[in-house]
Amino acid sequence: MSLITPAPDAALIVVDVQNGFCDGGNLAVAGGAQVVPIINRMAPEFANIVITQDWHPAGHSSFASVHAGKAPFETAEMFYGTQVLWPDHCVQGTHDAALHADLHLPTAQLIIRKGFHAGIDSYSAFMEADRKTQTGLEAYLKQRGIRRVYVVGLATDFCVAWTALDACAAGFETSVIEDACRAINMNGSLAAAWSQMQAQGVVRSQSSDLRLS
Ligand code: VGL
Ligand code: ZN
Repeated sequence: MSLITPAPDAALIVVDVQNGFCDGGNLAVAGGAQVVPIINRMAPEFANIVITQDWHPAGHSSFASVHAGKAPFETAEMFYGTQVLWPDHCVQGTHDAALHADLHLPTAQLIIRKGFHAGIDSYSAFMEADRKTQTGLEAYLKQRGIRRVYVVGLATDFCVAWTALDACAAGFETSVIEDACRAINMNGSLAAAWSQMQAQGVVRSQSSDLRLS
């Protein structure tokens, strides 16, 4: 297989590489911090980099703590459908919400924060869980002439998958770099996410598929 050189109209989307999803974080993903050196090594090949940050107000409706009688990883019915309930995590302005200190992306042009509406979650960097409220990222990328996106970060089966699916639906050629992601993987969510992504045309790639100098 020939190596991919990211084109000038490609963007790297670095999803939620935050303390909250790494060891010691409030919603730690196994091996979360292991993606940091891989992403740092990929970044210099990209002319366009967007970072996302899960950015919840205290008492966000995705937190189990605000649903009487519910525990984290159970579900609740919201006006937009079934929502997995999480431990309190990535509260705006806290250490848990900060990007991992070793993430080195000096050329990144945009940090998009999501999940800031108290009553709506947003796994996707493009569209919130009501499937109506846009974050503005699609318009930003299109106005900048971006045609292809490479998605990396945390977690594969939630924010990475939803971001990749929405990117694909918006017409971007979309790859997820598997080894630059780590998953939560509850109730088969990782396998389900991959089959849905591949069915929609998301390309499953490895960082070794990229030409890295
Ligand atoms: C995420 C669950 C809740 C993620 C964010 O970044 O994948 N997962 N909030
Ligand atoms: Zn969240």
